[in-house]
Amino acid sequence: MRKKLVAVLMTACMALSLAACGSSKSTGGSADSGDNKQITVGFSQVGAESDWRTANSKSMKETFSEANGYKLIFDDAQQKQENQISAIRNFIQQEVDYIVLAPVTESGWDTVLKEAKDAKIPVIIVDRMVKVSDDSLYTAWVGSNFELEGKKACAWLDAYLKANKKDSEKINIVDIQGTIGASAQIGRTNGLEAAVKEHSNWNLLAKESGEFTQAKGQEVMESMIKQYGKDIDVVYCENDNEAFGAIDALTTAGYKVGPDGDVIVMSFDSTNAGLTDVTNGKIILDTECNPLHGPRVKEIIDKLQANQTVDKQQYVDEEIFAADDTVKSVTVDGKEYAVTATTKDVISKRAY
Ligand code: GYE
Repeated sequence: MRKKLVAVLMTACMALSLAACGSSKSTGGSADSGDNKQITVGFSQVGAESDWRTANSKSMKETFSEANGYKLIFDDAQQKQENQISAIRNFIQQEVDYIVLAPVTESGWDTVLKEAKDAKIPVIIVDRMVKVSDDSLYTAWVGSNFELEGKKACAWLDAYLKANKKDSEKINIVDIQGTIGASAQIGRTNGLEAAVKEHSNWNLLAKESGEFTQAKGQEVMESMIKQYGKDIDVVYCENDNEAFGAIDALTTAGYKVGPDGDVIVMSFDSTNAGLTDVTNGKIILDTECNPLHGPRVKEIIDKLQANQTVDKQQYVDEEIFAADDTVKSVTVDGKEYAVTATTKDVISKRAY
């Protein structure tokens, strides 16, 4: 009886290994040692709302290419969480090897991530974070420290105002926020609000979401101009595309934007287009947020494939780009960060 069982098992194993040789499609989420096996990755992307996002999608598509041994199922959720949830359910149904999620907002993921866990598919979160009741619902996260970005930007503003002897003047700030509930919005808004509390002369006149888009950034700026007009000294935009829209609105309304003008505009991302506006002072400071996550996610997958442990959370190092060299460095939480005075040469060496 036992002999018979062993023989049956051996035949089954041979059949399985033959099937594995004949097919390039992976059969599960485990770190299988199969050599040339194609790995299927389902990626739920937020949308295409900004230049940052375009660079991020490109990085993922280039990394998870057929030539590199992957089958990428890319889903654009058009900034809607319900679309992301159905994309994840589709990935589960298709038995992908890995699910990669760039979540639009932090909350609301428990149920669907539990479904992925029950299906034994590892989930890697990229860019913004998720807030879940149980950390085992995802395997790893890689992205930016958004609150640190906000703090760096405000430390720069503090030093810049001091250098220009404006540190005792009243400074009126408006915040064009990102998508409400997204980590990038939460961190950058928190960074600003903490700095406003620390400066008795800083006044946060208004905050409103520009949804990380140029069109909405422009619309919000137009309404803020109507309400506060010449009182506005600083426009704190939570990404480059909002800054482009805000600059358009300000210029159209007759404001001079820049170091010698009526108003200064700060931004985040440091895309090529954003940094081009830094070289001409339209954006006075652009705090980097790096979108090139493809290789970082790949490194996590490579380790999981090799049964190695991965860091649960991994922050990316980022730079600070200013229109001039008034401020050479800023210190945040005891750590010093260099500030780069932006030139065309600086931009030409960058990839996005
Ligand atoms: O700053 C913005 C994009 O989550 C870091 O989303 C990302 C942000 C980025 O739309 O441009």
